Amino acid sequence: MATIVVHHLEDSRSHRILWLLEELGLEYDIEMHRRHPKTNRSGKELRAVHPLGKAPIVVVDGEVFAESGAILESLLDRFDPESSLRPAPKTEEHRRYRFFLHYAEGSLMPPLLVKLLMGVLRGKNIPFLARPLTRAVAKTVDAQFTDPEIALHFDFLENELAERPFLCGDVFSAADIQASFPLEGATVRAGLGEARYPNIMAYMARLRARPGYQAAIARGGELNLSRFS
Ligand SMILES: N[C@@H](CCC(=O)N[C@@H](CS)C(=O)NCC(=O)O)C(=O)O
Repeated sequence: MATIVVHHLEDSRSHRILWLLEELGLEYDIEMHRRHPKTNRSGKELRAVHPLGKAPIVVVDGEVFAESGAILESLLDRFDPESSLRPAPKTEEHRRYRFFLHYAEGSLMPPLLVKLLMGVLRGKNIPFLARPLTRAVAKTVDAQFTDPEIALHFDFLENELAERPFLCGDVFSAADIQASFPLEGATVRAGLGEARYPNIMAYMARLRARPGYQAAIARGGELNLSRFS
């Protein structure tokens, strides 16, 4: 039997990997890592496992895997290539699967990261005298880029989820696992709420209710993304 070790950083994308492993019913060990209480950054230990030092990192029988979308795909390839978590090739569902797997990190995450950084510019870690200036910069960037960009993505997802219960179709897939993290982040820092986005919120409730999601939380801890708000 393969040995799987997940380097899990609290309140991070590595929740995705725990969730996938739970959905697949695989056994795994967790190496727990904490964020710096002030900066929220990871420590040096993760760099000893992979030069980028970003979570998630997974080690399977000594082989190191990084980058969450690539890890999801590698785990499916190795442990359950025919899994229903990945739609059959050459189908409309698979086309959607590939799109959303890349979209989550490549398109949805960047404006949310900018939003997070604008929050830093507004926050207490900025020297007092500089704050009026950095707050003005944050306001301009949010008004001209971040907020319209985030609204564009939320409107897109809201329309997609009006058509089908999961991103690829009727069946839950690893693309939903990949997309859940930015949406979890968006609920705490980008005003993703019931009133304007009922389909996204109902979708997230469906994801959170899955036994695999719950088991990942039970093993890896609650996903507390309000630390970034
Ligand atoms: N695109 C990468 C992003 C990895 C990433 O930035 N991970 C964050 C956690 S959510 C991290 O390790 N942050 C700590 C730091 O950069 O110090 C992935 O999907 O795996």
